[in-house]
Amino acid sequence: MIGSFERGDLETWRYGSAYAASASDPSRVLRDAKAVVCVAVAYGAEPPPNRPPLTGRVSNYAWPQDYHATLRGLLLELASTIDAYAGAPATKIACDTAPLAERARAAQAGVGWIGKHTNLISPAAGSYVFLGEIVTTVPLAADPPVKKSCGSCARCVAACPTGALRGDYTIDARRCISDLVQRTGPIPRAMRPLVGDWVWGCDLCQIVCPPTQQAAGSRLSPFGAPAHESAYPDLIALLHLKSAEYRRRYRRSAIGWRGAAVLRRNAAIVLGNLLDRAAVPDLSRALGSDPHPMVRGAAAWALGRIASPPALEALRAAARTESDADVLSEISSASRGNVEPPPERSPLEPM
Ligand code: B12
Ligand code: SF4
Ligand code: SF4
Repeated sequence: MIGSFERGDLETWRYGSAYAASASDPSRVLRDAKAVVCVAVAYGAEPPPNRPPLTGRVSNYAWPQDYHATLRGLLLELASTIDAYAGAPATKIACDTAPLAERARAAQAGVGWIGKHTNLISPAAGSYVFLGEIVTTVPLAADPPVKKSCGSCARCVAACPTGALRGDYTIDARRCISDLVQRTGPIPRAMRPLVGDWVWGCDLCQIVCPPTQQAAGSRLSPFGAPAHESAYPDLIALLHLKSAEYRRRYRRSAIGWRGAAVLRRNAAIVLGNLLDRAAVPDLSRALGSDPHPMVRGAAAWALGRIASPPALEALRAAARTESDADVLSEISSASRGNVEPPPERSPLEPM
């Protein structure tokens, strides 16, 4: 098990034992299922050179505009071959669309092994792979599992800034940056500095992973090179992102499912971590006028981190006009310098 329900590792995702039972049972996806064909599709290009100032970072799984469509297309092509062999419809495809323990299935099917960063590592393509499945009523012989493990390596555990990886092949997902930046509620204050410059996702545990590094040159990714803006979005533009522009820009990407306010919140947190005074006028504007209290609260936190005289003045002005209790609490904490206890493994702030 990659995470433990009892420990609350997957609390944010509200997965319980009923979900786990169903995720382990392909007949819930297709009645009379006899086999699952597991597919790994490589992604991950080199980031563009010359990162501009006041930009954030997006994980490379979220750079492609159409990863679901591309994966779905490949799975449908393969499924139609199986249907033709069976002489009747005999398949159902899944890519983030059905409860399936995708990594465990892929490991069982011989696609690769699960590393200490809890991602599946393909011997050919490393861990930068998306997983998809074809559940079929056709009985197929299984490939043997890959006999590899991480051995004494623990580079991902050391590289993780939040302590989410325990080193025993399990993760406390509540501490993972990828989880934190997807939350629709506030990110716990003690965790905000650890988010660093990640606006969406996080690649740190995979960047250092030797099998993933070794596979870099040989990766056969169907996704093209990323545009600068996909990898390093402009934080000021993101801080003021309107819903219509959000839909236009991110509708077809992995970023496009939590709404524009979540991205504005993340932009504010990253600006607070970059400590660049050039962001103060825009953070002040967001604190005074963003329609979402969570974004105003994050802007207050960022201004408290920067703590220049204009930043502190913006906090004082907002304290006189703000009416939302949560935002007022953020303003009060930010005005006192956001003094937070050092992030302990537990207890976490309430989520
Ligand atoms: C929730 C989720 C997250 C959470 C939790 C991640 C985690 N490590 O658990 C968060 C938000 C943190 C996350 C982050 C990321 N994720 Co994610 N995530 C998922 C998602 C949607 C569900 C996973 C899950 O928790 N399932 C529920 C629990 C109950 O299942 P489980 O953990 O797999 O455990 C089960 C099995 O272990 C099973 N089991 C144990 N032994 C056996 C044996 C057999 C035979 C069977 C059948 C079952 C079985 O028992 C458990 C209960 O069913 C999957 C897609 C999916 N459907 O699997 C993607 C997925 C795991 N994520 C993916 C990716 C790409 C990422 C990120 C890299 C994205 C990023 N760059 O930010 C990061 C990586 C962070 C990290 N170090 O893991 C990919 C991983 C690809 C790979 N190479 O492994 C997946 C598979 C999506 C996909 N279709 O490609 N993710
Ligand atoms: S994705 Fe980032 S935060 Fe999550 S486990 Fe890996 S290094 Fe840690
Ligand atoms: S960095 Fe090392 S320990 Fe972590 S998953 Fe990769 S090989 Fe395993």
